[in-house]
Amino acid sequence: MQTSQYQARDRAHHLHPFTDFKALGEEGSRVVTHAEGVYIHDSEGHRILDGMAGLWCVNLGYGRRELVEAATSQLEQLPYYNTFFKTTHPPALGLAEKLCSLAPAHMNHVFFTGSGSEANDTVLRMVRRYWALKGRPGKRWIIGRENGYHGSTVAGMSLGGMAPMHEQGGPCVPEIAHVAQPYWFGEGRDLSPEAFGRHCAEALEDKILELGEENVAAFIAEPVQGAGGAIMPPDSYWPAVKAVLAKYDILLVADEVICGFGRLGEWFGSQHFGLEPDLMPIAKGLSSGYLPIGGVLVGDRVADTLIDEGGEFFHGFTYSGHPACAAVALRNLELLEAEGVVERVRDDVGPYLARRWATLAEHPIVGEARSLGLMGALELVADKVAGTRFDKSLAAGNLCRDLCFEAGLVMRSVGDTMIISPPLVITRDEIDELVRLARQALDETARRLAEHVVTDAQREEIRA
Ligand code: PXG
Repeated sequence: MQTSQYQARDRAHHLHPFTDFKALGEEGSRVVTHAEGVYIHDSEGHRILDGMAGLWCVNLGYGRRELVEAATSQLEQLPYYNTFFKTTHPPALGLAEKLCSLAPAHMNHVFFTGSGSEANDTVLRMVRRYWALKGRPGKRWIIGRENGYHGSTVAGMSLGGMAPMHEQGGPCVPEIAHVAQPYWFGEGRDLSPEAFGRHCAEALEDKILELGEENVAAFIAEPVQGAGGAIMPPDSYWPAVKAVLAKYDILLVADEVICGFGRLGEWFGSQHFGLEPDLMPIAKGLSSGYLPIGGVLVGDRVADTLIDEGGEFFHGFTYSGHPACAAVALRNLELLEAEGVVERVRDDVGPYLARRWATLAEHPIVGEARSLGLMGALELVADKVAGTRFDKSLAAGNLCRDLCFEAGLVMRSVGDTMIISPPLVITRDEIDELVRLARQALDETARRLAEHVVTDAQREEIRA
């Protein structure tokens, strides 16, 4: 099948997620046909290093026979049965048991969903239910963060702080507020990173006092913001936030959809930051993306209340604990564990990426290069010394992303922030290749932008 035929059929019938339909129709979609290890292949015969692990999810890499076999044998044994009405099956109970053995000690229950968005819908209902059962039904407000991402269902987008989503999908779910994100490079450079981290925690406290502590149920945040731009908070941030939440008896929801399953070098991002969340939504890397599955890990405080005092919880999905998805997820966790993938991220490839990635900070259009585990970001700037951004109309990030593709690398752009999140099985040699391709694309981005840049001094600096 020719690429143009695929594109014509795609254009005729397929509405893509987060896509300008008309623009994509005009350009034609990229057709990905197969993949192995850390590489995807397109219908034009290009092999491309997948610096995004699909969409932050293919943690074990592509082409793992063991996951295919887990799915096949489960589909033969029992392709579907529900977990409603007092029913269970071995894959769902086995996965629940395994997850709780890996989760922090105080988390001993899980509620399954089909995706990360459904996990956050579940969070919203569970949190409000918990406080109602505790005799504090006024505690209904949930505080999220500007530029946080928690999914695309109505609850997910309401908890998230993506303004363009709110504008299109509103009205949002009531009684959800948002506070400043700990994005030092983007919003805090007039303070030191540590002072800015504390400042963001103070903004949370101010919001709690404004709403009334008796009305605030929970704070939801990603340990490291993913979709917002791989934003690693200053060291001062999480300890200060934890103290605020403890002071006002507010639940912590750590959205582990991206940070979970080894991305930051621990099973959960919360463990890296020493968080003790009450709830942890999970998805993506749970099954390495091979089949769709998500869930919410529930800490004892909430679980005991729901179990002992709750009666029926009127919530669930047809595919909660789907047998084939659960079987693949379980096998995925077993492989991550048996192959020591998480420890390898923490002790070997994570620190290696950090060293190699940091060399990109020297590039003339890079204002900051940061990474944690196997997640990294580059901030593109027009003026390295002043740290000023390119004019928005230049769409520098999108240009760089397109040039990465041409060079043979998937690197995402979020505005003018370039981000990577490769499969956790990436080798040191493949990291070298990733960094080399990223540098090549940055050089070409700089060369093209130089033609548009305003001052001679900037032009000289970029050319240098
Ligand atoms: N929470 C977080 C932290 C996520 O990153 C979700 C929830 C929702 O999961 P589902 O499975 O419903 O998609 C996500 C998803 C991007 C991008 O552009 C990120 C996500 C999804 C789509 C695009 O980086 N994250």
